[in-house]
Formats: sequence, structure tokens, C-alpha cells
Amino acid sequence: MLYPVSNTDRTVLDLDGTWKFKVEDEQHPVDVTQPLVTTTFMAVPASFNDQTVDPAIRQHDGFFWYERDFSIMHALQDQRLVLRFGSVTHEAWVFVNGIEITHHKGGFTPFEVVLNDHLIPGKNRLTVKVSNLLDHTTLPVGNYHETTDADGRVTRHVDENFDFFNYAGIHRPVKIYTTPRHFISDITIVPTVDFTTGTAAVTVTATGEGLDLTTTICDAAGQAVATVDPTTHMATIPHAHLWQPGNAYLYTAHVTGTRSGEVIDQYDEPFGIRTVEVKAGQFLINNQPFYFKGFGKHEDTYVNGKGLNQAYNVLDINLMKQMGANSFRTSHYPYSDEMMRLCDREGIVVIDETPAVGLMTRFDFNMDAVVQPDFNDGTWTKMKTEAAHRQVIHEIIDRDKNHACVVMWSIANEAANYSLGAHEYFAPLFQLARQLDPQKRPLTYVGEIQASPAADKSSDLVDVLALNRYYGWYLDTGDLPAAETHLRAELQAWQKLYPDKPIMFTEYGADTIAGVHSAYGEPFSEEYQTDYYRTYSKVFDEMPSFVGEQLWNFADFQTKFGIQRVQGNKKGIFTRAREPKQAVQYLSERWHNIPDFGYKTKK
Ligand code: GCB
Repeated sequence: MLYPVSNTDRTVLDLDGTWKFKVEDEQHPVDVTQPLVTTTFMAVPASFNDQTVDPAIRQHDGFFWYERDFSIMHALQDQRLVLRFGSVTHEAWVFVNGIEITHHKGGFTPFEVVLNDHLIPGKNRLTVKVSNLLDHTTLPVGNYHETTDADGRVTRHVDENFDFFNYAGIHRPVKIYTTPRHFISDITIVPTVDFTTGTAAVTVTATGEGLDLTTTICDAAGQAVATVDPTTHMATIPHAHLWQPGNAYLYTAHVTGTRSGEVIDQYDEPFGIRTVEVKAGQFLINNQPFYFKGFGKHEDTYVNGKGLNQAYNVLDINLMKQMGANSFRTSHYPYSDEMMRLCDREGIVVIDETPAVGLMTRFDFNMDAVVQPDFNDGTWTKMKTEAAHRQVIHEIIDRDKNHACVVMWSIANEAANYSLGAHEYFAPLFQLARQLDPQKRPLTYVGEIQASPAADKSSDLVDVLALNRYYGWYLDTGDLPAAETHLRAELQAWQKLYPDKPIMFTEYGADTIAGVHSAYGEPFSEEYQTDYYRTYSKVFDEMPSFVGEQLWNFADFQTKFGIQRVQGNKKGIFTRAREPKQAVQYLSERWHNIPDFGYKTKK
């Protein structure tokens, strides 16, 4: 899927701003044929939740309406006009002038619809009905129930089966972009490199309706450096300038669509030349063993909630670079197009995760139960998420396939991989992702602590073992020596089980209240967080096939209410306002001393 751009053949109209907003009263349904009657407004893009001071709106589970008017200038009316939503969380029904024109389910991926046949002269009315409901068929997974009172009034309730607040709304930009009637519809780029000669072979496959397509590759200065052969779709670039972590270099595939020799459409797709491979216990980027240093994150900021916040995105990447970090995971859902494009430009390495979080029916730390070979908690019969999972794997790969920053796909976070049925559920999804990704990136899922080497039933599917562990926090609370022993034992067991699979941590952390200090290193203090990270670092450094550390979490973030959460999850090494806690200093020193490449060489 191409990102909307302006050039001499296309333009982009921006529909962001302040829209009319209304919470649906299901007893008095909205008449979509009439303008929305409301006195409430909401900024778009943003979550609606923290823009209101009315708790009933903030906490409402159900349906919401957004509306605004727009007009298309005469000069554009003969163009193909496409309405595109960067994301609407979690389900959207889109109406123009009271008529439904598209529907999309899945809160973290874009969708679009051609508008031309739905427009009337002059002012048009764009209405979006949004649902924030989640259940056992959706990703993320929610526990849904509803009650009906004596008057027939239905109250819906979603209990998040995951640890972040269920922010909702029109989260990412709304645009109308134009293309000519004959247009370039997609571009797929696959770079390969001959590291002995430094020559890159780049396959660029462009598709377009009714057009003759040609592609030129331009370097970062805009100079043409190669032409794509129309038969093989291949371009050869001698002395290719590689995209490297921390040192991004972007080429552009300049695609031109002509009819009878006349240029009709053009599109510039930026891309990096880099390779990714898992081999003999190493994660190779550009044929060099890479070491991940960084974070699990969230899209989560004050007021905007999960809505796009470009200033925070820029700041977050600057903070990462200042610390010597090189990577993050888009925990627990695909992030905005804008963030992915920024990471391409900044040389930040990304593990791109689907919104498959909450695929478990129980949560405890009964490690003895789960190691039974026939352990079955019923997750894989109770959850009906397969269709949503397949859909989002299609969508995330379709959207992000060309991004140099994306080096691995994470198919799920903390599913019940220890329960019978896990392998049967995941095997076809891994197969699908392997088949769809033109760059054949490595795949993983992120495993929870109960999915130990003895209990995990599907780890054979992953290329990299990505582990979330909380020894010293949820287990061995406050006891770092015990945590160290358990951590070491588990990592040794994984290495023994899979001598050739790289292992990395995708979560480890301790809730820390900024400003709380303790001479005894008590849990929740800044000292404990630092000591916790020191303990983990020591064990990581002993393990030959350990290829990276992504801690939990970059910053404090909002969650649902719960007795373990005081205004959210406090495992950030930055506060929600991005003020550093003490651990930042320790981790910065450590990460500046760890090179991006060659830190671990397999013995
Ligand atoms: C996890 C989850 C993450 C939570 C974290 C925690 O394992 O993947 O979503 O926020 O633990 O802090 O408990």
C-alpha cells in the first residue's frame, strides 16, 4: 500500500482538525442521513478519551460518531479521489452524505476507499461511526460482556485482556489523495547485496492500471544511478551505499507511468539497501552480527492517547539515539506510517508487531502446571481470532514491506504458547507471513515467562527466541540474587535446546516511581530499577547467542485501573513526560559501550 504523497501528478488534502463528536445512545440511534446533532468536538487525529472531562465519555465502551464537511476544488474533480484513514480504533463504518461507503475492522492499520462516485457538488458530509469494542474474535483480545436493564438499555463492557488503556478514536491522519485515472497502484522492493563486490541487485516490481511503467533508482542526492530492467524488474547498483543501523541511507525508486509516451503518473518510494538474515545463532544485518539495544514502547502520550503525536515520535527517537540505543519493537500493534517512515530516515531498527496481544485465558505464575505435556487451558478453542490475525498479517506486510527499518515481524505478544493447540494455531500464520513478505524477514513471537523451554509448544516456529521475563519483579520480587540465578538457568536451558537460534529479550523491567529513592534498593525505587538492569546485563553478557536487549518500557504509559497500576504502568525508564529516571544514566553508559555490530560472536 502506497503512502499518500504530493507530486506533479498527485496531491493530498488534509482532513485533520476538530470534528463533531457524539457518543451513541443506542436507544436513540443516530440518523446518518441527517447532519450529526451534537455540541461536542474532538481533535483528529487523537484518542477521544483524554480530550473530554466527562468520565462517562472517557470510559464509554460501545459506539461513537465523528463528522465533518469537506469540498473538493473543481480542478481536482476529474482525478481519482481516495479517502484514506491511517487508522481508526478499532472498527469504522464510513459514510459520505449519509451513505455507507466502506467498513474496516482492526484499529492499527490504514484503509482507503475511492470517493468519486459518492460525491455531490459543493459541500459533502463525512461521517464515521467508530466502535471501541473488543472480544475473543478481535485483535487485541478483550473480554466482552453486556447487560440489559428493565428498559432495554444495553450496557457494554470491555475488560482489556492486555496491559494498556483501550484508547480509541480516529487515531491517525485522514486524507484525501488524488491520483490520475490511470495510476501506479503498488511498488514492491527487494534489495540483495553481494558483499564481496559491494554491488546491490534491487528488484522493484511496480503495478499500475493501464500504464507502461518504468523505474529509475536515484541516490540520496536525487541523482539517477540505475534503471530497472522492465523484464527482470532488476536494477544493479555498483558500490551500493548501505542502510545501516544509526546510519541510514535512502535511495528512491522513481516510478513513472506513461500512456502513448505521455507521463500520466509518478511515485517516489524511498527504500534502503540492507539485508537481514538469521544464521548460526546470530542476527545478521548487512552480513554483520547485530546486537539490539532498545525498547518495547507504546504509542501513548498525554492528551493524544494513542493518537499520532509526531513531536513525541521525534523526541523519543532523539532520546534513544542519545542513549546509544538502536532499536525498538512496535509493542503491541503496528505503529503509524509516519513513525515507520521516520525510523527509515533515522536508521532505527524496528521489530514490527501485529496487534495479537491477549491471546491467553489465564494469567498466573504456576510454572509447574504449564510444563505438563498435555497442559490445556482452553485458549485455542476459546479464542476465535484466526481470521483477524490473518487479515492483519496481510495488512501489516502490505503496508510495511518496503521499510528498511523493519528487520523482523513479531506475530504475537505473550500468547498461551504453553497450551495444547498453540502450534496448530501459529504454524499456518507463520507460513502465511513467510509467504507474503517479499523480503523474507525473520519471524518471531514474543514469549511470556510461563512459556519456558519445558513448556513452550511452538518455539520451533520462530527464527529468533524473543523473551519477556520479569524475574526480580513478578517473580523473585525484590530478590535480585535469586532473579539472577533463575534468569541464568533459563537462558542456559534455551541455549541448550536451540544452539543455533539467536535469543533476545523483548521485555524485562520493574515498576519505578520517579522520585522514589531507597538506600536499600527497595522495589519501586529508582535504585532498584538500576540494580535490576545491572543484574540482567551481567547474565546477558555471559550468553554467546544472546543478540539483544529491549527493555520494558521506554516510558510510563496509561493502563486500565487495577491494584498493580497507579495511573498506569511505571516500568518506563522515562516518565510519561519523557523525564529520565536514574536507570537512563546506567543504560546509556552500557549501550554506548556496546557496538551495534560484533558484540557477540558465537563460540
Ligand atoms: C508483559 C506484557 C506487557 C506488560 C508488561 C508488564 O509481559 O507484554 O504488555 O505491560 O508485561 O509491565 O507487566
